[in-house]
Amino acid sequence: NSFWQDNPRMMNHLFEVNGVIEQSMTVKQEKMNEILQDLAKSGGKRVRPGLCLIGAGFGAKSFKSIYPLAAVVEMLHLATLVHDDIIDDATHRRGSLTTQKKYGKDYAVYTGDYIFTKCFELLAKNYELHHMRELSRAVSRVCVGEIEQFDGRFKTHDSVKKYLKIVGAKTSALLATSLAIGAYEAGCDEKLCRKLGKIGLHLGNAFQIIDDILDYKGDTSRVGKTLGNDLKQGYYTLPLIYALKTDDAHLNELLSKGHYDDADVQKIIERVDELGGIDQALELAQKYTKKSLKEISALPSCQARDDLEWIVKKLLKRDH
Ligand code: 2DE
Ligand code: MG
Ligand code: MG
Ligand code: MG
Ligand code: MG
Repeated sequence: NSFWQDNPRMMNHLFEVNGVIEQSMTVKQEKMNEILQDLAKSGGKRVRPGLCLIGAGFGAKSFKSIYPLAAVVEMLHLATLVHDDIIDDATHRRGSLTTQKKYGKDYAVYTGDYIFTKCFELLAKNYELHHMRELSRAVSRVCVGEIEQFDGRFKTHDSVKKYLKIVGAKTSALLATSLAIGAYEAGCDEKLCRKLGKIGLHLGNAFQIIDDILDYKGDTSRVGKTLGNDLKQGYYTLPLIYALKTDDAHLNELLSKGHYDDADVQKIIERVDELGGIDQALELAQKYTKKSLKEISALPSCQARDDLEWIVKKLLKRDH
């Protein structure tokens, strides 16, 4: 996992978490087992379980008791991705074919549902109700954010404010909750958990803005997804929202078609870049990164604080 390679301590913990994920995604039914193992081993940065572990580092409990919780936050994310790829008709994820592409949408729906349900089994088995409640809330927010985003497809008048509201729901909520419940499980007081939750929202915003920039400017082989897919689906993310503010005739004309082939997407991306949309989006990501770094520096000095600072910086610089 190249994302964590300069943090070997965390990488070792995540190795254990991967073991829990693989074990939890083992079933007797052969076909489902094949699909689940495919997914469990498909890579991914493991940002959410990493945040959960980092959160736990602020407390006193051993990391071992956090592994199932860290596995759950990744599996919840995985379930939403399987369904997201059906909706977005995505062919690639994490450098491999998506479940819906490789096995078909029907199998993908069942698999997503299975993983989702398995998460609640793991939570019920290992933890008190607090995490179940917090994670249910977070995933509800993810669903609401997704609907809001879906509802806004192809709309050229969306504001940065509306974009950030969607991002807060569809991405930052689960990232923030992962960090906060890790801390809670490790025995941190509620005030610290709430602070970490707030930091998680800011780092989550930076994270999603970078995700959206990568859809414009990434290197396919690094990102592991088909680029330009957001545009094709009519999701007008931050770079385009900024570019649209310039009311550029050429851009407006390119967008007036309403549906875009690969060549159209390429032209739109180029124009958005020329109009400074990508740079401006990057600036906002940097702003959120700075905000969270400032909040982190006010936390008690400890290893976990260093890890949190490390990941916030890493998330801004990532290319995948
Ligand atoms: C990625 O968004 C995923 C978002 C969550 C999708 C949630 C769904 C409903 P992107 P990328 C489908 C919840 C599902 C449950 C409860 C199982 O912006 O670029 O499309 O990674 O991200 O495709
Ligand atoms: Mg998607
Ligand atoms: Mg989507
Ligand atoms: Mg995306
Ligand atoms: Mg993503």
